[in-house]
Amino acid sequence: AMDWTSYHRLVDIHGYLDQLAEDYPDMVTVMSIGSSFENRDMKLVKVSTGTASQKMWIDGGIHAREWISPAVVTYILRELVENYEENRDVVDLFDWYLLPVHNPDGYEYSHTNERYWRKTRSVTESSCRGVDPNRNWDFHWMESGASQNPCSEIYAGPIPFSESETSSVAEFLLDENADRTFQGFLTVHSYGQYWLCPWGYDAIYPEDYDLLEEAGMMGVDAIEAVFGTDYIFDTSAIGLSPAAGGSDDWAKGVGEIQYSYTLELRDTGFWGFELPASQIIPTGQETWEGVKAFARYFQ
Ligand code: 0X9
Ligand code: ZN
Repeated sequence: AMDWTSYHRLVDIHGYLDQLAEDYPDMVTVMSIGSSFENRDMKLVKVSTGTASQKMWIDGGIHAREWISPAVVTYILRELVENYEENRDVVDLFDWYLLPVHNPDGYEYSHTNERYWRKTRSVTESSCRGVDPNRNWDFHWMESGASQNPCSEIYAGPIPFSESETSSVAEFLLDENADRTFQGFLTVHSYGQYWLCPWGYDAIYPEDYDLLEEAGMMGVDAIEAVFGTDYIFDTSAIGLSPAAGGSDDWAKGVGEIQYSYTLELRDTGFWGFELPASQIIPTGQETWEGVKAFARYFQ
């Protein structure tokens, strides 16, 4: 069974998804929406009580070393499913689409070989492996904060959507959002404690920034209310620094999901990517409160 007292390997996370589908067949569906470069499944879980007319996306683990991200996305999944009775109002608002490990090859590699691995594990003409999957999306690709050097940590890839891990998700989202029912897109990273909205590719505000801020600040205020963890709300380019080819920008600019955000979870750098496992539960608790408050903006 799953727990949130240690960081788990991919098989255990995927096993938990399958277990939920088995235990809650009326509510939970697991599907593979693609394969990674090394042929691992990209397992997506859909949580639906059949009452919702809108959809919400949450992914984790697009960057391999950000282990708190898959841990928190599965924590949110548990709250949605195993704690349904308590969270009913919020769960019923959406069909929830959760992809806990967006970059399964990189995630495994960060466990077995190199703790600080960030990218995918694809092979190119270079001896350096992997593409930064958050520089690889086909929207203002390579315009800022990205590299054409295959050895760079922010290598954008030879072409947009060179990675099956990003193109599979994009294709799935275009299909599922053909009816424009996706309201929210949350891509969960670490670290820094930011709730970021587009744009990331340039230091300009989207024309609906006020709305994005209003909804996002619901999340920020709810997170801060739990343990006092400080979060900053801003656009990615202004709050962090410009970086093009991110999934958040694509989700808004191409995928037509208006409320698209990047969450940067704990901490602000003391532990960084090596956030102690003892912080998984508190980080899960505060983030779940943030997600609930954000979701209620759409009720
Ligand atoms: O640089 C990134 O991809 C994200 N930060 S991280 O430290 N987790 O790597 C921030 C992405 C923000 N969004 C865009 N720049 N589009
Ligand atoms: Zn990241």
